[in-house]
Amino acid sequence: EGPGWGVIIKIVDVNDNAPEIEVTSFSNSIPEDSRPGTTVALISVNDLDSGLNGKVICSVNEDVPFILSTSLKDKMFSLVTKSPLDREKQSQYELTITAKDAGQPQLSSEKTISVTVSDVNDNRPEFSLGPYTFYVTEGNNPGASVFSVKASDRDENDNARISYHIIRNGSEDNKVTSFLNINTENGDVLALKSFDFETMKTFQFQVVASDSGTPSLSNNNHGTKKTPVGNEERMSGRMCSCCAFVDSSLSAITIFDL
Ligand SMILES: [Ca+2]
Ligand SMILES: [Ca+2]
Ligand SMILES: [Ca+2]
Ligand SMILES: [Ca+2]
Repeated sequence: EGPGWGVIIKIVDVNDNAPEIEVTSFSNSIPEDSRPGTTVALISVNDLDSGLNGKVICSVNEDVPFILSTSLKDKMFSLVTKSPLDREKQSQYELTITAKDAGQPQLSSEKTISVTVSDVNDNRPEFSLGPYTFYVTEGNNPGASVFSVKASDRDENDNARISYHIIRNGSEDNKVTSFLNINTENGDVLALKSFDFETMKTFQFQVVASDSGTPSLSNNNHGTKKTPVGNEERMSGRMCSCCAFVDSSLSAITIFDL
């Protein structure tokens, strides 16, 4: 009887599994005022092979303000914001996450997620023209619209919903503004009485546009303080209580002789 054959079977790992990507706790909407480093999603990768064949490197496309950062846990990554966002510039991102193993041949897989940037009230209304100058012929119809002002706001929804007001303070201008009315929604200015060229040839008043936004406490301080000094400042102080942004424009009416 000769010695028996000892057979040792050595199984060599072959790179036959691509990494698998799993996206966990994903918030598909992120406010535009999120600080760099804000986590958007947690990514876990898994590769069934061993050694280099199972070693995974994960990345995200470079043309987006997001990066993947490795977490303390093995094979876990967090997708975080890299730089400030601005919804008014870009409100949607398609992110492609790629996982590659270090095997031979190299295997990889991809996963695309889409992130929406949600609006924050970070723009104030702005008058398209202004200061405005209008010419009205005396003897106008009382109650009729004599002209219109218009402001626009780059935000969306309530943050861009504009209402118009005429500043009425205690000064002598008050006399003039008391016979003007403004449609808060469309900016139409109505003269409540007929102008008389012989009594008054020109006058000025201030129109304020305010949005209906509600900035959070974190960005409260870059709100109404941006408005210029003067009448507007007084006005913005009042507006501040409802946390809206305001802009104002000087308007002048010149009355023509009939
Ligand atoms: Ca593999
Ligand atoms: Ca913005
Ligand atoms: Ca905004
Ligand atoms: Ca706004």
